Amino acid sequence: MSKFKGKKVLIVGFGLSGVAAARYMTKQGAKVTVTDMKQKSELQASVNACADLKLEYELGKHNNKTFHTAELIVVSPGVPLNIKPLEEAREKNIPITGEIELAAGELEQPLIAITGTNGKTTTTILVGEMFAADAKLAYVGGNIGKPLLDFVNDEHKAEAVIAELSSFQLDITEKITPAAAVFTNLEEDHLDRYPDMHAYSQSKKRLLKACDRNTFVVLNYDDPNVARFAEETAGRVIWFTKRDPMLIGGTFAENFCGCYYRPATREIVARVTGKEEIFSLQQFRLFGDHNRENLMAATAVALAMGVSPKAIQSVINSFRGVPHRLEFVRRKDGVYFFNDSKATNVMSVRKSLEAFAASPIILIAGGKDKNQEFTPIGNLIRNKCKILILLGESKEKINRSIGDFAETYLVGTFEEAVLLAYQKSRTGDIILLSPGCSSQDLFRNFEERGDYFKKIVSQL
Ligand code: UMA
Repeated sequence: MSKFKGKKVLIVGFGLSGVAAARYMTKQGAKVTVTDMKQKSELQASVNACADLKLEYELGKHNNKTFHTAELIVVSPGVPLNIKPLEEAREKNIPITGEIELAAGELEQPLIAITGTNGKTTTTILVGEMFAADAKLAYVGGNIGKPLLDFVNDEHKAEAVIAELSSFQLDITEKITPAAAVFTNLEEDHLDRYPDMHAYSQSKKRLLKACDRNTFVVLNYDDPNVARFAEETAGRVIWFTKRDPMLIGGTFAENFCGCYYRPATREIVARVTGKEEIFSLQQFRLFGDHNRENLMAATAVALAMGVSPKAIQSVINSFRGVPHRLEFVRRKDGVYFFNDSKATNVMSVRKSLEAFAASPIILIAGGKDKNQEFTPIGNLIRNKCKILILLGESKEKINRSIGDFAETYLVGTFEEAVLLAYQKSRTGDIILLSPGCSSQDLFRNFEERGDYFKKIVSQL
């Protein structure tokens, strides 16, 4: 019998995660109430998805009493954990969990958990593709937009579960034991939710603490914030790095386990399984150092989990990227358009700008302010961009922090930004949408923003 049978379960937030939790909990025989600050009319898609379930609704508000009388609270990742009713529930020792933990508790398959500030979606998809190319059935979900709990709800079959995990999800996850954990990098982000970088880093560390001595822990040697995790983990460390370990030297070189990049021959050298494997990147189509890092992380974890080198090479040759991540949209009148709507923090803008070697860039940036500073990439913008077009809630703040940039335009609408960029462009220019901010000031999410960009560009 399910441990949730007959329990009073409160689900907070009725988006993708809340719907998956509601489906799961009703199937377990729990008495489920769903609460969301939005009105029913704004949650129609979720209400429709749960039309066949017996649920109590408290929409348009959170009722403190319902939190106090629940026996278990399942929180959606986007709900801040310091809202009053949750704090009060915590004081009353009411258990609080999230959809990831519920799913992980049901898994018999190895869980490959992928986190980091940037690159986690591309890495997750690459790992999924590598499993598929090796005819290994895997479920790919999590923060990527596909609740992990739907794996359980829909009774999927798989040999492995590959999950992109955000810090928000990790904050509400106590007990998981991944077979492998990947940390792509750790940079400033979400400072509208966390008081500082330390708190954000602690959140990511929750995954590190979940690893036991059998877990493969894949770490970015070139990111000092991630590299130091090696000293704190019980797991088996596998590195990825842009540098040749021989040049780093010492015991690191002697005992090297992981992947590194050899630029002279455009190859990834992998020493993960006890045998050296070489992967050619001659046919790898993704731009930038950061995508090579994502590829090395994916290769390292796939090899550790038993994927064949042949399957990995076939994915390297055929992978065409993920929508909204430095996605090539179109060439028009010799001008190249790139959609990087997923760049929702400053450091991902940096990586995207660095990915382009020489061409002058017209950068479209701005959106919802996440309390981060653009100053650290001011010089890079000055060096790489010929025009800066700013929009959204944060446009004045970005403009102030970049300061003396020659040609900057502050515009009122998204459409205006794209049309102005096109009007100002010359043959050989790159028009790059890389906002460095989240999208919710003007759009529902970054996908909607990127799709709108592509629509305008396709109509030029
Ligand atoms: N809500 C409340 N009370 C509050 C705050 C919010 O009721 O105090 C309600 C909102 O009104 C809304 C619901 O909560 O109806 C939304 O919940 P949510 O924000 O958790 O969104 P979901 O649709 O459930 O999607 C979540 C993840 N969203 C976030 O973490 C913000 C999705 O990640 C994830 O794909 C999905 O679960 C399935 O696992 C998206 C994301 O933006 C892609 N992630 C962030 C990122 O990548 O930067 C972390």
